[in-house]
Amino acid sequence: MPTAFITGITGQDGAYLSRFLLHKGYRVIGLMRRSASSDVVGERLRWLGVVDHVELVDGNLTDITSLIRILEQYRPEEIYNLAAQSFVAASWQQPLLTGNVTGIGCVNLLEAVRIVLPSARFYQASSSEMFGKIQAERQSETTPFYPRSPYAAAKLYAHWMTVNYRESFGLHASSGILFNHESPLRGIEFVTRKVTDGVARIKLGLATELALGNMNAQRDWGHAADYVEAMWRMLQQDAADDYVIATGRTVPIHEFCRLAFAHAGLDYKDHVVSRQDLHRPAEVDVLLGDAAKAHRQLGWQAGVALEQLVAEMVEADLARYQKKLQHG
Ligand code: NDP
Ligand code: GDR
Repeated sequence: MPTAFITGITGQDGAYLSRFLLHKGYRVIGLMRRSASSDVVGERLRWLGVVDHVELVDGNLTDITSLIRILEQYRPEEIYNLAAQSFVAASWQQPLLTGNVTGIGCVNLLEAVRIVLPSARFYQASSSEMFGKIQAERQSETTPFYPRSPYAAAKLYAHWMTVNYRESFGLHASSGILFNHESPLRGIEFVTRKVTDGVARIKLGLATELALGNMNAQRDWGHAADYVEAMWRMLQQDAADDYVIATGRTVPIHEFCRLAFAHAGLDYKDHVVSRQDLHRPAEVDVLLGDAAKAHRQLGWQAGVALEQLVAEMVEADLARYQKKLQHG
């Protein structure tokens, strides 16, 4: 039974990746940072029915000693670095923490791998945010980067350090440049989930209005369950490499709103307002990925259409609130 180690296991992707790897027969070890609310930290793993099948170990990406200890103890064949301060908007308020966790944290793990377990295969969760102010209409592995936030700058550092450790030390280190991917387990602060949560509250009479920021930004949105499979496929290749993972379709935020409200029989124009204070200091206006290399080399392509994703997310949020209302 191969062993996988996942940082960020309690996040959206960590939960889907855990389920995927468990189905493949892996032993799954997850890094969990200490929290005073540890009873709710495993919520996503619980939702997918896998919380009792993964092994959660204490540690922190900012503490290399915890990473070394875990690698020595469990000796995983595959390591997935998904942990990050991942909310772009918060990265302007906490640029140093974002740099420490999202940037240097990756290098802590790369160093731990180099020292303890250089034969392990390593995955870095890179991001389409690195393209920022886009330098090509469709972004691929060869498109130059132009980060527009402290988050994107930190991810870019981690991305290049992953490439550097591959080239300098021969580590099997791959970087997945993933475009936005969503699910019912998406954090509530991200725009898709904020919208589907808002639809549910408005539909059930708990609210009348939803305040958003820039409605004209465009994103290439896929489903997290599809995207975690691409991570695994990267680590099954003989040689490590970098891959863009995307659907190849981009739509504006207002179109996501239209679809989500329409799914519940509502018109978003009756409820959504755009507030200036929710706009970002610098915006990534449009992202559109070209995943041809992943299709060619990994045999991967996105399976879930946006309409299907929106429907699943709205239904899940309606069910959450209906359950809450029933139980007082
Ligand atoms: P989430 O925000 O849902 O999860 C982030 C995870 O990182 C959580 O498990 C969190 O733990 C953990 N974490 C944060 N800080 C630390 C720390 N100091 N030490 C250990 N763990 C920590 O992110 P997603 O699942 O959406 O994304 C996974 C990764 O992929 C992230 O790196 C993200 O930046 C990147 N990415 C995501 C994309 C997307 O569209 N979802 C697209 C491209 C890249 P806790 O539960 O305790 O907060
Ligand atoms: P993003 O996701 O920044 O692309 O990063 P987010 O959903 O936060 O924003 C997408 C776009 O929507 C606009 N927007 C709003 N965003 C939020 N969160 N809340 C609002 O009210 C709102 N109104 C408009 C934003 O300005 C932006 O243009 C996500 C994260 O998962 C990163 O970790 C990951 O790397 C990238 O996707 C790819």
